[in-house]
Amino acid sequence: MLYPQAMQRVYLLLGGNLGNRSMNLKTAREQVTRLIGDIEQASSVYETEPWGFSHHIPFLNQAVVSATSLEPEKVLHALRKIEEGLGRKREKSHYSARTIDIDILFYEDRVINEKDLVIPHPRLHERRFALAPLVEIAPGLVHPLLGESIESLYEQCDDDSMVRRIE
Ligand code: PH2
Ligand code: MG
Ligand code: MG
Repeated sequence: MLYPQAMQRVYLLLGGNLGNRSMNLKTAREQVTRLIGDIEQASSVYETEPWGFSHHIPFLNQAVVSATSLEPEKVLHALRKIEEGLGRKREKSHYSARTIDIDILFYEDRVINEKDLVIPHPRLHERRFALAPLVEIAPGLVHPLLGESIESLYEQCDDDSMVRRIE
């Protein structure tokens, strides 16, 4: 007999600024449910100013928690497939406009430092577009490296780029 696989919580940030932005978020959520696991919580959707580069179309960002039996590498693989299915084109280097990007913010309290997979997301605490949705669904979650809750990281964050809750 097979033992049931324990479910792990993976915290994801969805975002994109090209095409039908809210449809892309919806499709991404459906695909996360299908390929990764049930979405237990989803934040509101936020309209956010592009961070780290300039573009005339703002992003929509949303944070979700999915209960998964997949290991982090498999989650990453599934996310790449979802991004490709939604027409994501990867630019060689820096930030650019895109239909969808799905980043792993946390996987339980695991710390992973691999070439293609770094968890917790190394820049999440510097970004209001990530912290604002995340604080809605996981205010008490403690960052395993910084030792602070999302709520306190959000309060301390000095990013002043525009972030507006829209739905
Ligand atoms: N993602 C980036 C870079 N800049 N800015 C906003 N507002 N939202 C994002 O999701 C985002 C970004 C890199 O993945
Ligand atoms: Mg990203
Ligand atoms: Mg990404």
